[in-house]
Amino acid sequence: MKALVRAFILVFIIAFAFMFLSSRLNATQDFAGGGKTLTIYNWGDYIDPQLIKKFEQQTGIQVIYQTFDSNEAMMTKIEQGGTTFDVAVPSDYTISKMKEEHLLIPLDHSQLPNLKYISPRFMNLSFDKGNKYSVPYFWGTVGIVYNADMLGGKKITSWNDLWDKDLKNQILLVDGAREVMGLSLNSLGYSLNDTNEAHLQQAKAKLNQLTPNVKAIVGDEIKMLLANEEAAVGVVWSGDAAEIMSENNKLNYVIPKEGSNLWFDNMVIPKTAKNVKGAHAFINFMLDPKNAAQNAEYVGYSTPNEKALKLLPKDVSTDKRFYPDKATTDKLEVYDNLGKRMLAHYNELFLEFKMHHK
Ligand code: N2P
Repeated sequence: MKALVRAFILVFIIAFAFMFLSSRLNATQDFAGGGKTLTIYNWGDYIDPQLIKKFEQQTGIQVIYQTFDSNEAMMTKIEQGGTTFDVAVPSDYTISKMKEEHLLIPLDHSQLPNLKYISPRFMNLSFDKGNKYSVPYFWGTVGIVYNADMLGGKKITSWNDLWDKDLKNQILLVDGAREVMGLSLNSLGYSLNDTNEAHLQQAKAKLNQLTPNVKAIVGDEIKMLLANEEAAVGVVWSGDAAEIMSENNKLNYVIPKEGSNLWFDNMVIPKTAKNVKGAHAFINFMLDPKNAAQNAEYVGYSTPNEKALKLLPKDVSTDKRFYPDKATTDKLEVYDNLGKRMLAHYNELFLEFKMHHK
């Protein structure tokens, strides 16, 4: 009997040793890049799918690609941790928030040699000094795209123009809490980072007055709707405007005169990443000037990559509406990380406005 028990124990030990060794072996293979997967979490319509294929072919890594439509949705999912992501692309204030909540790992710059192609203008920004946790992907502004023909030749120059009685049911709004609260605050002459409760309530009340002019609050379909002239006016991110304007030449884009938002979307590696080496490889791949130029041309957004910019058609790279100079962007505001509670409050006010709209 004793011998039988001993034999059992021996078999167990051998089986465990085998399992352990083979898992170590897999780990080394993974490290070499063989057959490992990489899970990427990016904004919708924000990459040329051909580039994902190219990356897979070059590295043998299989990409699992998921999209989000707001910083808030992205961050909630990363916090919950159900799905783990190797690369994500949050904006400025969200990067600051994710750093604060220890959701990011520091980048190893020695694995990102292509970082040298990024213009110094987009490096070392206040939300991530030294680019310890993030590197530039796209940048842009928030503004108004409008169809002058549909407006009887009327030009739009300011946020306050949106309240014009003639725009009844003509406006599509991007589905973003900071963007929509921000435009209302800006229209009142306040900062889009204002935290004064009276100002915030005033901004929300003013948004409610915009309701008759608002046709819908939408996600990425905003581009298709505006290009098809389903509405005359849209509040959009600049790159979406560029994309729509390439499909419908009656449209124009303006950064409203009261001021607006300047934003930066950067690539980061979330704390839960399983393929940190692959994540660096992907980030470096997207920083490659040829790939960055191809991506910018496909998506329509503005590249922070100096060398990629030189590869773009002149009419694109010299278009001041989408590549505003520093003097212009210096007058715009980047969203501050207002802290968990204040950001939740912005979301709440925006949600109340959305309910009011329905
Ligand atoms: C792309 C959305 C761009 C996000 N669909 C702007 N931060």
